[in-house]
Amino acid sequence: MAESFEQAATELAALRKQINGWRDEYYTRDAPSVTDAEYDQKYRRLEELEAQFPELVTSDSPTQLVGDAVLPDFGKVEHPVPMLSMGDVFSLEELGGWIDHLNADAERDLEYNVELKIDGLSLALEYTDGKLVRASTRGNGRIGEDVTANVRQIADVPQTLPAPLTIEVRGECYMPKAAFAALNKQREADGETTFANPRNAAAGSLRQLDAQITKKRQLATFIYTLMDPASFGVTTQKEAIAYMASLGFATNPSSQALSNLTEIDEYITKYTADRDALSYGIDGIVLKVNDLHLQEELGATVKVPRWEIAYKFPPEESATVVRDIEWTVGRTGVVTPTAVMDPVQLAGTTVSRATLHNPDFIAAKDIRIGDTVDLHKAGDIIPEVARVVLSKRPADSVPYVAPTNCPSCTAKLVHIEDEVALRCINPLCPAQVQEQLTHFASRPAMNIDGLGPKIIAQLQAKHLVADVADLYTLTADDLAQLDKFKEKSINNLLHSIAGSRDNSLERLLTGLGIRHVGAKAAAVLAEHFGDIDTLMAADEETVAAVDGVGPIIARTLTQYLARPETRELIEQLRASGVNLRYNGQVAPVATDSPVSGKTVVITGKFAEWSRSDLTNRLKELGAKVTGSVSKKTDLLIAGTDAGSKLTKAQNLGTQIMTESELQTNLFGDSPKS
Ligand code: 3B8
Repeated sequence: MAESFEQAATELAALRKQINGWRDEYYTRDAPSVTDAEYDQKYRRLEELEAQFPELVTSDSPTQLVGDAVLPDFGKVEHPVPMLSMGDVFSLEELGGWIDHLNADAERDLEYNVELKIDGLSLALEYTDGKLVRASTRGNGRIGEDVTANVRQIADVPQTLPAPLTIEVRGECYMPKAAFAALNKQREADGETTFANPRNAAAGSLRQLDAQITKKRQLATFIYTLMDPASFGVTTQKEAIAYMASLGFATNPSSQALSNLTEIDEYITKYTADRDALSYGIDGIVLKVNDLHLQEELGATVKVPRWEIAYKFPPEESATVVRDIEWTVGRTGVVTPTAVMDPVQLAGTTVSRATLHNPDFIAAKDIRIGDTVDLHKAGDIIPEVARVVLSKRPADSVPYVAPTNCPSCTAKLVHIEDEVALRCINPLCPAQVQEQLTHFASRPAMNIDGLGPKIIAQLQAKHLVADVADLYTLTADDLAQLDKFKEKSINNLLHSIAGSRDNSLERLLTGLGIRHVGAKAAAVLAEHFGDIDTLMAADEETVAAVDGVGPIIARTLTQYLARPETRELIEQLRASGVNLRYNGQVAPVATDSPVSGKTVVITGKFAEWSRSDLTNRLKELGAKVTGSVSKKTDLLIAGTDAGSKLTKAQNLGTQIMTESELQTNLFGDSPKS
């Protein structure tokens, strides 16, 4: 396309700004706002224009940068041999062109080691005398971050090699799909923000101040590069992989050495179709010249090796029409919107629903009923609305207005302080009660086998239970009213309800679903106070003084326990023979905090926290919370709609945490097991 020099200069400036902004979101904040496809499209346009006007290439152009920026909070590692990224192609034609070119130069059909392109982050592992001494990320290619302490917590990374070798290997660190799904499910249940995809979850889990959190995240690796292979007598990429596997590294089993284009095509076709069935995410295929000698001869351009190429899968996006927006009420009263859409095939499954998170998400994307939307799958798993296709918006479309009343009980919905979420605050709301009962019966709480949401809904509909105490007065006759309940199922359920009477106090405290009182806090409280009466007699100050509790939990808990409804509920439970004592030892809770003595600034809106609660919680962890960003600021906590403070912190290179990072880095996102 012919452009004038001036037009190209203007467009290039805009593209650089946009793409660099996205890169920052993706690499530094693990929170991309655009799909890979959108990014790739703009990036290609940038490349095309720069190719046409090489004099317009600037040093800050994304084409001149490798990988992500260096984060300030980890030690830096200089890579003796730079960690490059790969060149990529997006069609089989381009891939064929690349192969033809290399084969033509070599005057023969070269052999290529064909590998899956794991969707994770590159990692370098250094061993001295057989001991793991350092692990680092790619960073900007020349300088990466020292993540040794965290990588020591990845189960499949050997700490010691079977021989006293001094060796460096490189590979990809990723989060398996199942671990990602479980992590997000837990975060959702805890009212925390979720990770957009496994890659971001892996990055967030590796960049942890607390290595114990990394450990819980179940990260894994596939190692694919052996540095200085000649000194180990290795001459091909295929041998390198086999050798590294023999040293105990996790290597991907799917790689194959192929030279015939038809076979390469077949490999790609197979994995394009099978990628959903893999337990980890892949975003393409990597071709590497198998002969390491030849690799060296081919060398690299400034940015990418000439001997390898990544073929990226076509973007998995589908368009469909939003027919309705449904609102569901959670246990804590948070009302969450879901888009109901015409069913559409997306990355191997049929999708007709997608979460819209909260009213702000709907407003930011201006999603309306009747709109055609592009869906993508965040990390190949969770369907999400990427954007509205404005060209297909019906002429009579009107902006969507979030409900003002609860869809279950019609009580007026509220925003508590500066929360993003809408809430129903009616304690008798049937939808909330259903969620509360489900939570009460769940495994971390009272662990009542066979009492799930469907049965609970029936019990509510038949007016057999209105609160958790009613579970303990259910009779065989009551249960006989339920669908398909016969003698055996009735006995089983009565038996598991009866068994839960003996649970230790912390299970009951967890099950009551008191705000901010999760399984961890419940365990500490139960152990410290010993029984519910002592706990109910304690004032806020006494509760706050307990190691590992703090003012927020103390306040919500004492307020909850003081309510007459709570007292009545406890007495009903007591009368039904439910144990209200602590039965035994639990695991201790960590006390040291990574923010003690640090100067912290808070900006923006938060889903799970009010500003004042968050401030208190941080103070409790030893942080000094101040109002404005300066050179003295150690950490900025940025919620949604963060403004000038965020920009200033970015300019100063201050460490920035999102709400989800805060949750994982500081508060711990799940009970200690
Ligand atoms: C050289 C070789 C970068 C890579 C590489 O599964 C280089 O080999 C690289 F400079 O990034 N994501 C792979 C994957 C990534 C890379 C690679 N091989 N299988 C991956």
